[in-house]
Amino acid sequence: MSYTTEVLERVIAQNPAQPEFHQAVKEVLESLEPIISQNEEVYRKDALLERLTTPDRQILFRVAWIDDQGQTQVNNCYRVQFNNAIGPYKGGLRLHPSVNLGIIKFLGFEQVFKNALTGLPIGGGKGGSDFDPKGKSDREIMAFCQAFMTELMRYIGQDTDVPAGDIGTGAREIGYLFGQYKRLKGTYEGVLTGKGLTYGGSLARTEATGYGLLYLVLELLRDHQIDLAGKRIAVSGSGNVAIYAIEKAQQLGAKVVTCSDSSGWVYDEAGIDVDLLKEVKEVKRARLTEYVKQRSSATYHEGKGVWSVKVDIALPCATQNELDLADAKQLVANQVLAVAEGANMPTTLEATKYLQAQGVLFVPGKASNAGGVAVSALEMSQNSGRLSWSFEKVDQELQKIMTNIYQTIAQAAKEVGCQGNYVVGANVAGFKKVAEAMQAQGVY
Ligand code: NDP
Ligand code: 2IT
Repeated sequence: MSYTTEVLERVIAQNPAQPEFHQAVKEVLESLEPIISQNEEVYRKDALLERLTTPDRQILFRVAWIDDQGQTQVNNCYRVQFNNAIGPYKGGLRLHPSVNLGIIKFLGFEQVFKNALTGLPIGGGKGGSDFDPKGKSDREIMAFCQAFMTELMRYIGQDTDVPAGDIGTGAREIGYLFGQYKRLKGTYEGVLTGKGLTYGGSLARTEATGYGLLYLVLELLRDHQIDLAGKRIAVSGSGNVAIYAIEKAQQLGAKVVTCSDSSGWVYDEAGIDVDLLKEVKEVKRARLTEYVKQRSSATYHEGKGVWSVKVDIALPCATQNELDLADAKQLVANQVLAVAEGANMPTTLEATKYLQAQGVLFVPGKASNAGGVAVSALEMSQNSGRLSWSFEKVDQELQKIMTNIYQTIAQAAKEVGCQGNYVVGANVAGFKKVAEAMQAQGVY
């Protein structure tokens, strides 16, 4: 049995009932097969793949907080410190009722490769809780965040592990978390990124993941002599990543005709009104039904459906496994040119393979959504230097980083004889950097 197959079987046996984690590891190990087999003896002897697929540390704890009715609530919380070969653990905190250890492990594993691709010195980690921020008052959010940080603070620090936002964790939550860390630790340090601009946050961090996605798509299309201007785009989600992907796509002359949330989706033939979407989602924290009430060109549909619309480019920006084989077939039938992931692992393995086999340009999230964590790393640099850079400077750095990521993954794919397979390119390029750093630092 090949070393990669053996390690995948080991991961599945040792981590039962964690399908998302198995999926993420399977995708990576399959891609690595050509380079692992060239050097199998060395990697086997070093148990490199066993170490790479097992988190350095998995921290599980419960927190309790009191809701507005005086009832004590209990939540499960996680921080998975996956790999710090190239820098301090870095990755977001997800607050969503679906959160479990397997989901945090898949996200942490992906983060290791993503962070390597940014070219910046950050290792991979992820955390979160099954706390559901939906419908909670500001006081309840604060109570939960303070309870969460009271435990989490023992494990994190500006040079050890630097959390940030993810699903359900935005500027408000980061503010409450940061305040509690500062009070308990008694130091003012850049322990979290995505902070507000008045207390150490970086300009352009809010926009970074969505903007970065479009910068990468721009470079991908340029490489294939395709113009972005004039293209029709389907976006899923209506959170941080989706909103700023829509904004940048429209600034670049494309027309985004869809967005969604977990209840339903919007089709807007006139193109999504991003200011209205921000008002509905960022200010009112309302559902998309509010958007269509104020927008006559838009229709609202219950459930799933974004991928049924005829578009040139699809940008899944909501959550894992939201684009399956049936969706991929529909997109191909509608002659989609490119799919680039804004979310983490939004495309199932079957859908990814189908899209690639049909000649659709496909970029995995660990490359295309790396702009967020890249600007987080720039926020860490600014905090260490006690500086704050202009929006233009950060945005220019982001553009350089995303262009460089595209070039890196395209080149890596070519080198292993898989030209145009950006899944292989991203996994191989990320792996090479992390593996080399692990080998240089001796067995640990
Ligand atoms: P937000 O919480 O801001 O938005 C999430 C969006 O996705 C909402 O529209 C939400 O709808 C929808 N969504 C979430 N869960 C589900 C679900 N189970 N089914 C259907 N829709 C769902 O999160 P972000 O925009 O920050 O994150 C979106 C994705 O991007 C995630 O995969 C995240 O890991 C990834 N990502 C985020 C980065 C960041 O910097 N924020 C960086 C890189 C990747 P609803 O409101 O109804 O729940
Ligand atoms: O998935 C991701 O890359 C994020 N949620 C952002 C992580 C970060 O540390 O900014």
